[in-house]
Amino acid sequence: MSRLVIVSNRVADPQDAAPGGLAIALEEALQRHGGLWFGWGGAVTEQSPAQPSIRPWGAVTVATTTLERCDHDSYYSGFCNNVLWPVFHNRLDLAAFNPSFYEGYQRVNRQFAQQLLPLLQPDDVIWVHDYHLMALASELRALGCQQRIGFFLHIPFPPLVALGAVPQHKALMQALMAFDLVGLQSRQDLQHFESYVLAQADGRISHRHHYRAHGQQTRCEVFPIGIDARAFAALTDTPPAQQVQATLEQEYRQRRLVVGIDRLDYSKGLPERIHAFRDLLERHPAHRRSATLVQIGSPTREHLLAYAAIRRQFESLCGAINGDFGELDWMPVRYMHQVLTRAQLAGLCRSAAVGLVTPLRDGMNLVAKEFIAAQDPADPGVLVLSRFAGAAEQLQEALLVNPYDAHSTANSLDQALQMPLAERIERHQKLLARIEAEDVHWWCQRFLQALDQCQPAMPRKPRL
Ligand code: GDG
Repeated sequence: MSRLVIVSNRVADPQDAAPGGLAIALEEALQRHGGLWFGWGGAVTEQSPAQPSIRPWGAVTVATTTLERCDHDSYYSGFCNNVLWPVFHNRLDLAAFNPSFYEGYQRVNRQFAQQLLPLLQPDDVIWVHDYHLMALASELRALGCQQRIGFFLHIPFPPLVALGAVPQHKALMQALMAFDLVGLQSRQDLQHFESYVLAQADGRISHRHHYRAHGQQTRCEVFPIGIDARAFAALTDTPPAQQVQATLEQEYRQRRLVVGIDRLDYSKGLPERIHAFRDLLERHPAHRRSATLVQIGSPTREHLLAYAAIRRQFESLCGAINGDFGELDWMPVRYMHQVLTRAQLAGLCRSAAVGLVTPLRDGMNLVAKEFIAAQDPADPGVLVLSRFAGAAEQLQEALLVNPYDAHSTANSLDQALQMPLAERIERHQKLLARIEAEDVHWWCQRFLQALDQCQPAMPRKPRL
């Protein structure tokens, strides 16, 4: 079996007590194949990057590099978080198209390629993650790398009109075509990719899943990411999860909890969520003193202006709704700007009558799947899910909403809060069956099998 090499912008810290689902999935795939995980270790230096530091992590080797301050600013804060993230989430208004950002992006993709190449073995399979490293295959190929290289985009692939606004979109897409396999989250992402390649890159579909453009051919397919549903469900039985459930039960007694768990990112639709909750309380007064929105807004990218702005806006809306509707013994919104452990999150999901997941744009949204996994199958809560999350393609039995439409989202919330047990069970059974079947292991295996079927870039020695 080939060795697996994972490359991502950040390498998850093995000491992290609360790693995300992706880190867990990748760790498992790596431990199973034996492998190497390469990425930025988090250090920013004033000098040129040092040689990667290499350390063992079980059966895995972790190799981390540093970023020079100017590259951190132009590549990470600049092109990644001020161009690609907003544009790919349909927020052209928040993008800053500074030419030096792209130069930094190219430099860091080249740095990753130069530092990774000497660590590679001939039969390695390389799996690159996310928008930070769209140019990595092209840089590796330029250095003579012949191994198979796959890429998975965790965020949405934007429509042509948005991607076309990035001044360097042609170079970016040309670089992307150097991967042997490009994986996307949803069918809609694939449609966007296809229309870009056919229209902008003057390309064609050479045969099923294979796209030819810029003189290169790549395979592109949909691989919706999953969670480890059983492991997340098992967390609800742990002491920290049960402690959360006991606290909430005591605190809220007969009240119904609506839960939201998000990084405090402008793509997650948090202000719109408060508008919808306000609309619910205004037009369906039966939920006053009864429904409470418990919202975790975990800190993220706080050094960027757009994130400080969304935090201010969201917190002001929370203050206003609590001021307008709150009573001595009840507040409509309980908001926490904190990171909880995964076990605590599982307990929170289990206690809730409704999971409210309303991003304006999202590649997949793992919280939607975690909410389903954590429910009691005999008395499950209801998922209210944005149509604009990739997860909506798989989770059709959720109540699907347009998060921009506060009125109809509030109506769906009302429906969720009143849904009869039999209907809740029926919907939950179907949703749970899907997230268990299409879990994170299924995702990993499907991607790696497809990558294995790709023709190597150039002639190379046969694999054992
Ligand atoms: C990107 C794409 C895609 C949240 N708060 C806490 C916490 N979380 C965990 C959640 C979940 C994860 O973080 C967030 O995953 P999402 O999918 O919601 O979103 P992104 O971070 O934007 O991830 C997204 C994903 O990649 C995977 O491909 O689904 O569309 O944007 O697991 O539970 N975890 C802990 N404490 C918190 O306070 N421990």
